[in-house]
Amino acid sequence: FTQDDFKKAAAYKAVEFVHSGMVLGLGTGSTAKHAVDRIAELLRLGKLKDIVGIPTSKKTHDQAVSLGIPLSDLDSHPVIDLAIDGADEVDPHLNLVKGRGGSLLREKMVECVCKKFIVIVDESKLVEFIGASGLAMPVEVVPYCWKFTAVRLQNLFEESGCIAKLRTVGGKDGEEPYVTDNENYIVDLYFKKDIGDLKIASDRILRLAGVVEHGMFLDMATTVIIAGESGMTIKNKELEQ
Ligand code: DER
Repeated sequence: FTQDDFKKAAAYKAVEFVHSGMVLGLGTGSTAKHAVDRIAELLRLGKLKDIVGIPTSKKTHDQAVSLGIPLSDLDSHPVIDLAIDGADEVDPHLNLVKGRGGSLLREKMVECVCKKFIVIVDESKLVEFIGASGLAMPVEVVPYCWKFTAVRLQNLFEESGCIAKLRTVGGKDGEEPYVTDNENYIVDLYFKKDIGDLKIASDRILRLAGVVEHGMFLDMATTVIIAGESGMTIKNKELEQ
């Protein structure tokens, strides 16, 4: 099996929890893509009816439009029955890092107001603690004086050996700042050590004027579906307290 086979298996399993008539949060990324494909397939086969999708990025919006999934937005549907989305990291308490695909703001807006939020991952996403992968923990910031904000973010986590880097696109070292769907920039934080209490870390980040949102999704996932060599594992929030 390839990693993409695992992603697809987790995605298809999650779609088993979708019922006709639901308002669905449609996630972003290579794993969520399989869930959106599967939902469209079941609609086409008549196995699902009356679904309304709320996309978490322009990319997912375009995918859903091309597949004929009826779409709406949070203004029209402020409460969502179920969201299915991937994650970059999942810790033992089902806290997540998301946003390496750049869609963290719209994902969090949608996934904060879901009755049920199913996270779909291949086993490579499991970590002992948030930031343990050494990969980016994204923070969406306003473009105005982003360097000022990046330095303040880095200083917040000095004792964890934090490095803050502007996400760029184009060329080897990237020439231009990456621009999100919301016309903001992303500063990626890289930690060398555990950042401790995640709620405190979250509050400290969000208190910085110039920060829009960060990629830690704390106490939000209700279910995590993990696919890997040993098969499929389903973890439910209430059991993982
Ligand atoms: O950027 C995001 O939030 C994506 O959902 C990411 O967390 C998972 O992307 P992947 O399924 O392509 O690994």
